[in-house]
Amino acid sequence: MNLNELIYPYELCHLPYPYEALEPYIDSKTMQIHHTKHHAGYVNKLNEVIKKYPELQKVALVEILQNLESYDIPEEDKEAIRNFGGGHINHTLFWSIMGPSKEIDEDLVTKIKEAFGSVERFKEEFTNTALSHFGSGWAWLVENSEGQLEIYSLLNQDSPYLLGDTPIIGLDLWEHAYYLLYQNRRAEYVQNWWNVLKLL
Ligand code: MN3
Repeated sequence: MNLNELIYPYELCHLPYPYEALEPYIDSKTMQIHHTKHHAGYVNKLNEVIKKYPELQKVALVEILQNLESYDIPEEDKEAIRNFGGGHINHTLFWSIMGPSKEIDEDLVTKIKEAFGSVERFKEEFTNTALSHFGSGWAWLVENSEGQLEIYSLLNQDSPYLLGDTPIIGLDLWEHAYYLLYQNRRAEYVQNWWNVLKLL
């Protein structure tokens, strides 16, 4: 799924694999609830708010997020777009970068080695960022507007597009992403997640 193609009316994308495909690292029940309840909820709520603005219905979601501050709409609707638009785009990326078998992205590996020295060092830095994030949010590998790779975490469903960056790898740190299997053990979830990230 090309994130640039997401446009109103928004639809819940199909997963490119069955719910049980990421076991034993992410369990089937978590995947099913995460996709059909959490992600679907963001899609529905995003449609509700965009329904009010015909001018935004013709604009790609990426562009809406990049320019959110410039729109002349009430703050509460901006907040809704930030949360639910972010939720939709973040999860769409999340499903697409995971898989039951590796599909190594060699271009990305090369860029990561240039930026961080090695894939292992990148994973270490990304893991540290994920584990030091307090509360709900996402850990991100992004490409900034100067074409450089950066690691950071953002709160809630905030998308890197809000900052003008392009997300490459995102890890969902909300408890709904792991608590059925891991309960409070975020560190174990983050460590195991590398097994289902297909790109590296
Ligand atoms: Mn989630």
